Amino acid sequence: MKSRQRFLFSCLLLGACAALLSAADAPPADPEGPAAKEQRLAWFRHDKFGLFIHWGLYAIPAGYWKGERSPGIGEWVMNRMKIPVAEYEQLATQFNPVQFDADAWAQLAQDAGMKYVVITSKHHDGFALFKSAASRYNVVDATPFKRDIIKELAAACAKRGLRFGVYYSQSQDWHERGGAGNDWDFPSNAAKDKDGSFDGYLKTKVEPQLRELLTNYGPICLIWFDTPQLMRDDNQQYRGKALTDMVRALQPTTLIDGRLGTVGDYQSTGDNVVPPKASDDPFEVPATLNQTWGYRSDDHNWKSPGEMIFKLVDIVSKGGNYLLNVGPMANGVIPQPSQDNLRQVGAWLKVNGEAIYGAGRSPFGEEFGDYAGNLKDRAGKPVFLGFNDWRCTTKPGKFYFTLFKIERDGPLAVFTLPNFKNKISSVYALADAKRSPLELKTAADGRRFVNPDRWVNDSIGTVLVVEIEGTKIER
Ligand code: JFZ
Repeated sequence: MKSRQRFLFSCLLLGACAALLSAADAPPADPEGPAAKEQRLAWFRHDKFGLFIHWGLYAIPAGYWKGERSPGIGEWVMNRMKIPVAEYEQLATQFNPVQFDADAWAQLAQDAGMKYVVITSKHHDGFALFKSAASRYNVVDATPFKRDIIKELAAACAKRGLRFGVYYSQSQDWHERGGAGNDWDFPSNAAKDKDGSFDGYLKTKVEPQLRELLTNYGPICLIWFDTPQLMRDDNQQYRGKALTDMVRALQPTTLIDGRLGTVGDYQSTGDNVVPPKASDDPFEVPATLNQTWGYRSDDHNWKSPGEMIFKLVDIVSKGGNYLLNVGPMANGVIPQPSQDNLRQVGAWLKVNGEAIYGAGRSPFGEEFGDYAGNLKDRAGKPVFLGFNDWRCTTKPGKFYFTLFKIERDGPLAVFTLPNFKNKISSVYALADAKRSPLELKTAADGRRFVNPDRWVNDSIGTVLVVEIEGTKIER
């Protein structure tokens, strides 16, 4: 072949390869289609465990107002106590968290084995933890602290390879006349729905602030929208399209949670609500470490490391993510008990993380529990009785059985494997670096038993690995 022809042929070949490559990594055409969603969700389905942070002016009153206890969750103090905007916004002049250290917060997330961080950039009280041209009611313009907390935390997370996301209350905003939720200073939601003030609030505050968050702070892994009040107008027209379009346009890989209104990349369950059964659809359980999201000075009801590990394994074994919350104090410090307990979860994950990160859901289901035959709830529905003896997560050719309650046959610990037909090639404790084989017994009826021997750790979960022949589970 002559050199000119060779040159032309190689140009054609290069052009074809470039076209193939660009087609391979470009997002699929329809951003709301299943292919685009699955592409965006790849990291989310792998990482499983994130840190939620609720922090803002509400950490100052910390659950009390003028000496009176505000009932419920700490970040709702302005609403529960019907504090007028003119009074509540004065808290901004006192907000000076001199002990805030973004690196310490990001390091805690990493020590806990968490892979992404989501912080309240603006909660229902309307106060922004970032510099905003759309509203001076923000940490840089309205407080003596003057530092952009979102910027500092985003940088600290990036330094550690942690993904960074923001919670943004797109409907409720008790500081604004047009925001939903404040009917003690302003008209009702119904009035705002009709008089154009809610649409005006979306246009003048929400859209510009969302644009600032998606433009000024680097890659945002997800936007955690919340309480989608008024997100449909009285003709049932969806008001969130401009927000969805903005996210898809500015950062196409950013996930939208399940509380924007209609569009979402995954489902957000109710707070602290773990579904009873497994699902192939992506979901995330937002959960508190005690009983409040925002700091309360009187809430010391911390979940133990064992409780958090069970919830993590339980949620992952059902196919979901666990977004576990801390509520820092007004001085910028995360309460020590929540730090200590989270670090113990991290120590467990250092040894057993293979059973969590990138793991698939349980193929069984009997381990979750069942509906009672003769017990009904107030709605007359059968009551679900949850079991918590063991959970199962999976990877190709492997089961990870995490044992929380060990059966005993006399002094011997024994685990009865659930039914599956695959031949077993090895059984060992994940904590055993040598992967020394554990004894496996098969009864006449085919049931198989493992003696976890000295690897049992009753209080925070023992992971047994059962390696099987083939990658298809035969039941
Ligand atoms: C919302 C907020 O009001 C709260 O302050 C906190 O930020 C939490 C994470 O989200 O509270 C909710 C929202 C939705 C449900 C429950 C509590 N729900 O759907 O059950």
